[in-house]
Amino acid sequence: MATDNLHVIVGLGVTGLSCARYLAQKNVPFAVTDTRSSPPCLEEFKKLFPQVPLSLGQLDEVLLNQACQIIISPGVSLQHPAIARQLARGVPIIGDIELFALGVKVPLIAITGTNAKSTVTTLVGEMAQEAGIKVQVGGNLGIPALDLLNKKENELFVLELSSFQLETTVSLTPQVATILNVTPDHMDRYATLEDYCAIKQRVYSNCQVAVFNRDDSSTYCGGPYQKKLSFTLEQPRADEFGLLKKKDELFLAFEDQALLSTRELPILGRHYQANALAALAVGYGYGLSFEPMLRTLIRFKGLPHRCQLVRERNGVFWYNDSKGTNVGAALAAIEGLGNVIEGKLILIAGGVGKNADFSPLVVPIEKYVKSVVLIGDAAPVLAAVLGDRVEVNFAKSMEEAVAVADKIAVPGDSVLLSPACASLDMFNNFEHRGQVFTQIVWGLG
Ligand code: UMA
Repeated sequence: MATDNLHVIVGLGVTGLSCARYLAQKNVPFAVTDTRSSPPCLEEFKKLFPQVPLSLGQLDEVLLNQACQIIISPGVSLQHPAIARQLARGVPIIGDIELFALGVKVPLIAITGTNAKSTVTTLVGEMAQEAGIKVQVGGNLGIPALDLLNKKENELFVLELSSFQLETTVSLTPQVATILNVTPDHMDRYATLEDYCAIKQRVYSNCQVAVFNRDDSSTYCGGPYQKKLSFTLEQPRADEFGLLKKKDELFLAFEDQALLSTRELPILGRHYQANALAALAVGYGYGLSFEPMLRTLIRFKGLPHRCQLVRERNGVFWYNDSKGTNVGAALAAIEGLGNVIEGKLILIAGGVGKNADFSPLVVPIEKYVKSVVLIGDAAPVLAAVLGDRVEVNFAKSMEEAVAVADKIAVPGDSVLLSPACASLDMFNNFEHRGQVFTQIVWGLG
C-alpha cells in the first residue's frame, strides 16, 4: 500500500541527488533505491540526508510498493522488471525533467536530437547571454535541470534533453523546441528506431515555436505549434536558415539574407555549419536578434571532445571526437571533416558497440578515409562490416592506435578519433577516452 506522500527516487547518480535536494527543499518525504551497491553520489547523499531511507544493490520492491510516486533516473529503463511492475499497478512514474516542468516559472528552450545537442545547447545559451539575458544552461549536458532552478536571477533556461529524459516527461511547455537530427542510438534500450523517434517527438508537445531540420524528416514536428522554423544545409526557403552561395563564398543565411561567411566560423566542417544554423534558428525563434548571435558564432571554439582540434604536428591535424559515441555522430564527423580537409582521414574507431548497425559508415569511410585503426570490443564487428573497402589496422590500446595512425599519416592528412561506440570497455567515460587520446597525441613530441 502507498504510504502517505512517500516519493521513491530510483537511481543515485547526479540526477537522483538533484531530485533528493529538490524534494527536501519542498519538504516532500522521500526514499532512494539504486541497483548499484555503490552509486556515484552515495557519499554526498549520506552527508546531506543521513536520515533518509536508502536501499542499494537492487531496486527495493518493498520500498517501491509504498511509493505514491516514483522519480526514475534517466539511466534506468521503464522496462526494468521492478519498474514495469509498478507501472502495471498504476503508480505514477516521472523523471527529473517532469519535476522541473512542474516547478519552472520562466521561459524554456528544449533541445534534443541524437547528435550535436550539447554543442547547440551551449551555443544557444551563449547567444542568449550575449544578448544580455540571464540564462541557465543544463540538463543532459551536465548540470541536472533541477539544480538550475535554485540559481538566482533566471530569465531563461536552455535545456539539452535526452530521449531517456523525454520518456518520463509530459508537462514541459517550451517556448522553443527542436529535434536536431535522429539517427539510430541506444538500440539496446529501444525496440525499434520508430520507438526512439516517437520519444524524441515529445519535445514538441506544447511548444510555441518548433524548429526542425529540413534535411532529416524524422525531426519534422507532428504536433501543434504556433510557429515553425527550420534549418538546412541547402539554400534556405521561407522561415528557414540555410547556406547561401555568393560567388565563391558560402554564407549562413536566413531566407535570402546572407548573415555570416562560413569562413568566419572558427570550427571546420559541414556538420558544424548545421549546428550553427540550428542555433541561429532556435535563438531567432526565441526572439534573439542576429548581432549577438553572430558575435557568438564568431568566437565560439567548440566543446571539448567534439571534433576538437588537438594539434597540428608535421602537417598532420589530430582531432578528438571522443563524443562520437554512435554511428550518426561518427558519420557527421567523417563527412564534416572529410569534405573540407586537404588530404585524407585516418580514423580511430571502436569500443562498446551497443548493438549498432555500422553499415552506414562504409560508404563515407571509403570516400574520405585512407586507413582505419580499430580498438575495443567492437573492433571485430567493425572490421567485418568494413571488409576490404578500406585498409584496416587493429590496436590493443589508445597508445598503439595513435602510434599506428602516426605512421600512416602524411602532411595534409587528419587523424580523427571518432569511435562510433561507447567507451566503457577501455575508459571511465567518453571524456576520459578523449583526455587519454589528447595526452598521447601531445606526447608524440
Ligand atoms: N544505473 C544503474 N542502476 C541504477 C541507476 C543507474 O545501473 O539504479 C546506471 C544506468 O544504467 C547508467 C548509469 O547508472 O548506465 C547512470 O545513470 P543515471 O540515470 O544515474 O545517470 P546520471 O548520473 O544521473 O546522469 C544523467 C545522464 N545519464 C544518462 O542518461 C545515462 C547524464 O547524461 C546527464 O548529464 C545527467 O543525468 C544530468 O542530466 C550522460 C549521458 O550519457 C552524459 N546521456 C545519454 C546520451 O547523451 O546519449 C542519454
